[in-house]
Amino acid sequence: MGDLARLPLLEKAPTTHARLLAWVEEVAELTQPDRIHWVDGSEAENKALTDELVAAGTLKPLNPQTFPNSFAAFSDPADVARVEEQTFICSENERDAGFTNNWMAPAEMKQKLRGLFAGSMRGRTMYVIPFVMGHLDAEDPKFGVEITDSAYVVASMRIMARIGTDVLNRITETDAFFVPALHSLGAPLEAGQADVAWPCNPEKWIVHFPEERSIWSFGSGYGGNALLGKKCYALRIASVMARDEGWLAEHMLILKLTSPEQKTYYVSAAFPSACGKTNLALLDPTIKGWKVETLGDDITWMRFGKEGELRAVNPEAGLFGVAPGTGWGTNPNAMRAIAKGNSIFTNVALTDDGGVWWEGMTEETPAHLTDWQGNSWTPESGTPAAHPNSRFCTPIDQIDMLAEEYFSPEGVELSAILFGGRRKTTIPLVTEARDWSNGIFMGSTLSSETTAAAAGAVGVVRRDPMAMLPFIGYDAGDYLNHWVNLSAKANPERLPKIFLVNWFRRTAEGGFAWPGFGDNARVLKWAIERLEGKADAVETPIGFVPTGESIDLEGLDMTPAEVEAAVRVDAAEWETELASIEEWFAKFGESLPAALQAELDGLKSRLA
Ligand code: GTP
Ligand code: SPV
Ligand code: MN
Repeated sequence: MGDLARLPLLEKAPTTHARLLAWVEEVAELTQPDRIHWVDGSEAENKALTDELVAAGTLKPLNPQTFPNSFAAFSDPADVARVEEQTFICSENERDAGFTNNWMAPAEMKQKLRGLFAGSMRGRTMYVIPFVMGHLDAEDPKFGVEITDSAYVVASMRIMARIGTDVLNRITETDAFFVPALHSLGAPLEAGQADVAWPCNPEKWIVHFPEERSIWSFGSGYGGNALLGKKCYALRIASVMARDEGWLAEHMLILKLTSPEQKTYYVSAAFPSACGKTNLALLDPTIKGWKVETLGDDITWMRFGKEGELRAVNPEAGLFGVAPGTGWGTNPNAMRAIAKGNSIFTNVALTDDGGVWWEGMTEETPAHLTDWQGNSWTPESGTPAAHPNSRFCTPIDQIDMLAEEYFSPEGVELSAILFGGRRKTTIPLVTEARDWSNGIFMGSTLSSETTAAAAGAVGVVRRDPMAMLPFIGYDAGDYLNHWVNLSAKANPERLPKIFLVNWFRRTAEGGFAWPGFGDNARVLKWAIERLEGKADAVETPIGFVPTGESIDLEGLDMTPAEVEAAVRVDAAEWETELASIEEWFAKFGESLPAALQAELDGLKSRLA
């Protein structure tokens, strides 16, 4: 489509959608870009954009032999992760943002943002990216348009979402509603001013207006801060749409499991950021006869179908995966997808032959690298070569094990939901909920140690309901109520079973109590056998845990006694945990669902 003169837009724009044209014009007037580019999503356009990014020093082309059509980007060291402190839900009433979100009155926030966005695209191109989260042929397709002054964002959005001309035409033809998602790096260029490789602004604002269904993001070029279809739309704004329309937008993977008897099961799992979703979604089972295929690795939209079954779809088109720990040993399926090329890596290290490397990628550490900050690096350097939140951005259809149902707008019927976190102690390897309501309680009290996926301290235990703490676009109590109330639409016979998992428990010696990764298939097998009424379990105050013998340990150097240790419910640890859960629930005040208070009371009496 090429560049277009800024005005008059109405004649030159590739759409007649009045609201879209008015918004683009309004944003152009406010931000003052040099050019406007309507993104068509084509190969040729992508080539031109990545060429430009290479010339600007933002992207480094990788060795085409080993990483075809792939690039590395290196961010400003102060722009490496989501910024939760600067993320706002600006509902009309403060009460509707709830205690888990930052809030400011919408009018006040708009005024502040208008000041920041005024002239913020000067000297730059303003890209208009039409996108759809989920399928273009969904019954009710969820459209968005991102305006951004970052070509890196355009190239990344092209991998992560369905974008371009087809989407725009559908928006135009159906006069569709779309979520306006405005993004600026906040780094205007004055005439003659040289650009930097990673423009951004020390001041960052990631702002959502839930009633208006709009997003304004300022100052960051990184991941969830800037690729606005992802966390900002598909979780924060979508969770509000889901509340109003009777469905769920969740921080979950979806996988398909086939048993040796060729029975198929679909499982979703919610783990906080950097706690194992991509790895579980691409799992390579270490037990014979079981097969895993991938449907999604980060975001799931779910609704109850006509027969009261819970159906799930992945609204994304790519993986934005944590690089460190992703290796040929732990996650060969991700490695094979990456090796096909067409990927953008951010903040990884570079090998001397033009490839990428990160901690955990290979067993042997290369003797020399260039680290993510551009320094010469050797194993003696004493610092990580790749940033802990470095990422690979890869089209999902490059996964060999992608399930064909990924392409189906109707989604798949879930048999089980896992909630999981990263806890050194207390939480067993796996616990089956007593029933659906008890499972929602497990999700609502989920806890995890913080990771590098968000700016701030790492390793601090916090409650993270349904792994959605940073992503619930409204009051957290209302969100839990929505989970509880939606169940009225369910066929009780077809409700998924809920499990709480913890791949990260430690032994007294400090090592992992469970090998994790491909061996997590053994836990999935136990869960499926529980659905089928085949596997043994022990009832504990918190739910049902496996007996030492009920987990398949064939080919694994582990004893039933070690399984028992990994699933132990320790009375002293649970006394502390209970107090912490009570403290957590107290924060909800009036908005805590009665059903969850009843669950807490039940747990308390069982533990007593
Ligand atoms: P986001 O993309 O941030 O939402 O993260 P994610 O939930 O997809 O996490 P991911 O699968 O990328 O894993 C994050 C980190 O946890 C990586 O360093 C993994 O190597 C590590 N990890 C994942 N699964 C396991 C496991 O079963 N055991 C252990 N010990 N580590 C794991
Ligand atoms: C997460 O933090 O959960 C991610 C990465 O998946 S980001 O897209 O940056 O949110
Ligand atoms: Mn995530």
